[in-house]
Amino acid sequence: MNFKQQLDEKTRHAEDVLKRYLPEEKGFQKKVLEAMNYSVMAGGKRLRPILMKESFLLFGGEGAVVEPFMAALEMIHNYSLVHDDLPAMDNDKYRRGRKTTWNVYGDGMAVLAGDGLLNLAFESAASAFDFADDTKTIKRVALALKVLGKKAGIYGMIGGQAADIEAESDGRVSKELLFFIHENKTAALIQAAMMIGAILAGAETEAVKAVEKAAYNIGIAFQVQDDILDVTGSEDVLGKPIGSDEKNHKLTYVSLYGLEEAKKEVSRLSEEALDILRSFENQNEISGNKLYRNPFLEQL
Ligand code: GRG
Repeated sequence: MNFKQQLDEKTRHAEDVLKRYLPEEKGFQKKVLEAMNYSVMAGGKRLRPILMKESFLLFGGEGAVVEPFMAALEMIHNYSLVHDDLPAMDNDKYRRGRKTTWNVYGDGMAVLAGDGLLNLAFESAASAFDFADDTKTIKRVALALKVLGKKAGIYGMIGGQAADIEAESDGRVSKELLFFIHENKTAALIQAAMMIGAILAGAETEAVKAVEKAAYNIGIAFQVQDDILDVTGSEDVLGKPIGSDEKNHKLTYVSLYGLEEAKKEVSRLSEEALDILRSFENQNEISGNKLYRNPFLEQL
C-alpha cells in the first residue's frame, strides 16, 4: 500500500470512529444536533485523531480505549473552527468549500453547536473508562482526560486564541507573543493528540514529555508553513483564498523573519520532531518490546 492509500484508510477509520459518537438528530433540540453534525461531517483531514492513533500504536497500544479520545479531539477541533468562523471572531462565510455553520444555522445556533461539541467531547472521552478494566488503564484514562482539558483550554488552544485576538486589536508584535500564540492556538491540540495516544498506550512520563516536544515542533511547523503559503500561494493550508489585506497585516513568522528563514525553520522543526520519534522506534527495538514500525508518522 502506498502512502496515499494508507492515509485514506486511516482517514476512513477516524471518520468511522467519530460517527459512532456523533448525536442522533431528534428531539426538540434537533436543530442544534444537525448543526453539530453539519460542522463535523463537512470534511477535514482528521489529522488529530490520526496522529493520536499513530502515537498509540508507536508505543505498543492495543484495543479500543483510544477511540473515544480520537472522536473527542476531533469534536474539540471542530467546535473551535465553528466558533472561530463566527462574525464576532473571523467572520468567515465559507470553510472546506462550503458554508460555515453560522452561515447556515445562524449565529446563536452556531455558538450552541460549538458548545454542544465541546461538552459531547468530554462525555465521549469519559466513555473510555468502559474499556478500562484494570487500575493501570483507569489511571491512564484519567490522565488523558486531564491532558485533553488542559491543551484545549485556557492553558492551551483557548489561551492562544485569546492572546491572538488581543494582539490583533492592540497591534503588539514580538517573537515571544507570536510563539505563545502558535504554541497554544495551533500546536496544543496536536500535542494533546500525540500525548494522549502515548499515555493510553502506557508510555513512561519521560517519553510523554518527549512526545509533547515532538508535537510542539510539528504544530509550529504546520503553522509556519501556513504563513509561508499566505505569502507564496493564493490559498492557506485550509484551502481558503488569501486576501491582500491578510497578506499585508498579519503578524506571522514570515513577516518577522522573512520567507527564507521561515522555510529553514519548517525543515529544522520537522527534522527535530522526526529524530525524537525515531528514537522511540530504536528504543523499542533494543528493549525487544513489541515493535510497531511506523513509517507513516515520518511521511506526514
Ligand atoms: C475559537 C477557542 C477558539 C479557538 C480557535 C482553530 C482556531 C482556534 C483558529 C483557526 C485559525 C487557524 C488557521 C488556526 C491554525 C491551525 C489550524 C487549527 C488549522 C486548521 O486545522 P486543519 O488544517 O483543518 O487540520 P481541517 O479542515 O483539515 O480539519
